[in-house]
Amino acid sequence: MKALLIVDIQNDFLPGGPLGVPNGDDIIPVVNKLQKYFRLVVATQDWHPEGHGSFASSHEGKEPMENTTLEGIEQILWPDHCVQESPGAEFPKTLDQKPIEAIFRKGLEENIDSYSGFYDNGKKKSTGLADYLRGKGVKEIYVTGLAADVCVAFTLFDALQEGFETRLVEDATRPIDNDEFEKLKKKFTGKGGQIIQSTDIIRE
Ligand code: VGL
Ligand code: ZN
Repeated sequence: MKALLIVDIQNDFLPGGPLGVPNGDDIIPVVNKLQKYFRLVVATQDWHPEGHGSFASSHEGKEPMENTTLEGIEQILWPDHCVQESPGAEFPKTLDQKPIEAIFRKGLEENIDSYSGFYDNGKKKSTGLADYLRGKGVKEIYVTGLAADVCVAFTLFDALQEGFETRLVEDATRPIDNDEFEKLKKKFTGKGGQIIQSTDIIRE
């Protein structure tokens, strides 16, 4: 059994948003097309309380993209984004949500960030995603979404560690930083991950 995982395709991560990923909106039609090739589609949603510890605005004198530590864990400070129940946290209207069977929310705790769809950054708490997928008999996960070098990458590494056959659908993701993404791709394939294109799945 295989599952399609859609990571954080949310308004705030699209061009024009506070953490807009360059050309992030290009992946939406690709993800919409991919959905019909999977019997199970699952999404993650970055879902921060106001004043979250990952926001630069929560730390006096800090600017977005500066580094700090949050409860002993290294943290990049971001612009405010994906605040619970705000329009920026919503999935874009152009994303077909009908096939999405479950949504795993992350980043709810004030002082710990959560990039991966599986665990928070300190690996203290699970979202339940791995057990959910195993409960559905999933062995292979195809990962899409934003941002390739942040939440998608963390999700890929955790998926491998959880023992899933893990594939990144490269044209269904976009990075914030291209060079960083290139490094992460090498690390991912080095650990046994596979990189494919949507056209390897979509037959037209
Ligand atoms: C993300 C930065 C902060 C992501 C989430 O979804 O890639 N990036 N929070
Ligand atoms: Zn976030």
